[in-house]
Amino acid sequence: MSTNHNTPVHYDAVVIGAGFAGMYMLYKLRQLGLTARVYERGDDVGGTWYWNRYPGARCDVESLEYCYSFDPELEQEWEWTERYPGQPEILRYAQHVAERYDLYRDIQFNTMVTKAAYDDETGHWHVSSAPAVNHIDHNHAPNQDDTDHVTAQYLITAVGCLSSSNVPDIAGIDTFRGEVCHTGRYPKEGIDFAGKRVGIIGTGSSGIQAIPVIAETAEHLTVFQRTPQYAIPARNHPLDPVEQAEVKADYHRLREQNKTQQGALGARFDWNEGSVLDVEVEEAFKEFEARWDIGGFAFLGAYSDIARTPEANHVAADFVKEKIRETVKDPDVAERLIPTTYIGCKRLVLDTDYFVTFNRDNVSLVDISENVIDEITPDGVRLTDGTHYDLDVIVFATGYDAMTGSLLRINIQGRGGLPLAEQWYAGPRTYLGLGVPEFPNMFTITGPGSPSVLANMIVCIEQHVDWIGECIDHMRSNGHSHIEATEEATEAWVDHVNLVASYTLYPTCNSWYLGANIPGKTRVFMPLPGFPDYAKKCEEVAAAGYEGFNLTH
Ligand code: N01
Repeated sequence: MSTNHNTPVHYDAVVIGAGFAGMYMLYKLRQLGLTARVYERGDDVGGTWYWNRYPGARCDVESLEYCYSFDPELEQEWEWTERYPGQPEILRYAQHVAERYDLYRDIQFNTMVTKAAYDDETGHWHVSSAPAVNHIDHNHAPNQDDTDHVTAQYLITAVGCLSSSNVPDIAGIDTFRGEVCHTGRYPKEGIDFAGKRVGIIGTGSSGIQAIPVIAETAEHLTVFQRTPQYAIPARNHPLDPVEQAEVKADYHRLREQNKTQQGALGARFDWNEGSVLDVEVEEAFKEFEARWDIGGFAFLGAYSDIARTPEANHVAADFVKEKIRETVKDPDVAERLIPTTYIGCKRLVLDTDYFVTFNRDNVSLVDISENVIDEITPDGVRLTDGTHYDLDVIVFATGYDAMTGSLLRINIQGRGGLPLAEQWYAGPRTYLGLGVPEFPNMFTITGPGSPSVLANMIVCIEQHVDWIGECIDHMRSNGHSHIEATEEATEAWVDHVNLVASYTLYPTCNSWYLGANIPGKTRVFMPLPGFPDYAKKCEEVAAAGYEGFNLTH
């Protein structure tokens, strides 16, 4: 369907992104009998799991919970092999879903949406796209001559919360003679680290997963750390077929129980309602030790106040600090690896052999919190004090312009040509994380202001797609052609998100939840803690005739 001619092809909906959100949205739109076009920058489905092919990439949500629930047959037929799914297995699962539901035919790959503008006269979205130019920082604009145009009634963004790579603006980056990559844009053909001097910048989830694996083959690995991070063992292992069969025998129950959890996951763990401050430290440490052995986010469920109360948080943090000191043989290195923030303030990392990796002779830790990277030279990295590290490969594990980056890199314009960037100049403002005033018929799957990254993403995606599907169905049944979040509802929602976040310790450190990792980005807490209350609110809004939205003919 070429669209370069006079009359652009019209769809009921354009969906941006073919990750787990875009795929399920396409499935849902087809169920409703709507026409849809999905645009995807990569050459296959999978979204974040298409791009994140770095060594050690693995999900931190358990396989049996990190998968779709919309079709019981799909649930039963797919067999997971490990407790936590590795990137290749998740990608295979995404491809399986795309084939099983014949999704590929409506997805245009290798294409980036460059502009989406609402037309006040026709009430349609005009969507422009161009062949993708894939570069480690996603920033390269495609050749405008190649632009394609379509129109649509609905614009649905499924761009992912963590898909806009953050490659720091370091002088000399283009002069480096070796290989350079970002974990979120990892080359399909991989990188052979054998015999090479590798530098990795960043010690968040991606860096902490990649470091132990790269260290196994690199001649030398230099870890450039700006902020130390808490990590607890994932304890990944092959999935016991008996356990898998047991879950599948009553899958619905697990799904429903997960939806009652704050993070929409882990209902099989024991979540303790008590306070750590009501027990002796020895007893608390015994509890933490047991959960350390189990691995995973169950650690944070040891006591209910870890994420809320500073004194409670200190006890849990002290336990992990002790573990780091026990594990890392060089006391000086151990101290440099010990975080100073609250545990869980930044996304807690699940690791496999991270701290023990610093006992290897071929791994060194460089603190760049004050003595920062001054420049990248043709041969490596130079710090402010002049120290130079000779490198053959540089891996940026420097994270993402989270939650808003991928939306703002598209030129999205609402009523009267209002750019989304202008509407969000003081930080993202949404109603329910789903709608934006002045942007009629635009839905943002897992948008800022919804639980998204603070909960099991697949559950959040399904909840949003189901809600959007029901909303569109409602509109069609009632003769409404347009829906738009009101200013008042949005204002109140933004206040609500800030209030809920203020009850937690999340806003106390420089995390990407706040946009603090991106120079110049407005600091606003973007996700909403607490899946169950949020899902209930969405249901109530729908039941009240989409309260807070204007529905028009
Ligand atoms: O990114 P991050 P990530 N100079 O932003 C450092 C999900 N995820 O890709 O902390 C030097 O967490 C930065 O330092 P600082 C998960 O939700 C999940 O690792 O800002 N360093 C930090 O150390 C996760 O939270 C999985 O001071 C710079 C690191 O780079 C999210 O994705 C796996 C720098 C970035 O850490 C993002 O994780 C992977 C600079 N200019 C990712 N800029 C799993 O499911 C940044 N840094 C397991």
